[in-house]
Amino acid sequence: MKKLFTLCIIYQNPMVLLGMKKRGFGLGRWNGFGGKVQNGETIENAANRELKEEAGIEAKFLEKVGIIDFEFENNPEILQVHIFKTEDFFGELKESEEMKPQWWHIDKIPFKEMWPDDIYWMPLFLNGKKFKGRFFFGESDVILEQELLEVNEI
Ligand code: 6OG
Repeated sequence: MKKLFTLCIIYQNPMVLLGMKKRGFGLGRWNGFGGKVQNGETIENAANRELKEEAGIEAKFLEKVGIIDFEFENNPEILQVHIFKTEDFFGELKESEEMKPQWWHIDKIPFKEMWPDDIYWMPLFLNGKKFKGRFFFGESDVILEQELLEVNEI
């Protein structure tokens, strides 16, 4: 079974906006903003809704840059995460119950406090590339298998 998720990262070179996840899946990790796509909602709508809910802002333009399938040992579910990039946004950044937003210089991205896959695809993201991938995690979120491909179209 496949579940759709969004992940939105604001990139104003040389800074990226990440949020510290304060509850639920990914607790204690810095990540982009996003969550589950709900029934009847487009993936883009979900990306903007989550950005508003988690950081108090709305994207002017969302560019889809990546799709990654995440699988976990002993779990038949596939988490398909649609990754978006945006430069400009409306509104004022605000901490929410779920996320504490913070700007990071691209040379100081806290990969040790992020999902272990991020260090592989983030360089593509930062260099304006589009990509597709698959990561298979074992116990303690160790990556057992991975595929990552740069693509022209997403
Ligand atoms: P909620 O549970 O908050 O949505 N997500 C991942 N992000 C990265 N970088 N790596 C992963 O590796 C991820 N798995 C899920 C998608 C969860 C949020 O976390 C992202 C969503 O933005 C396993 O509704």
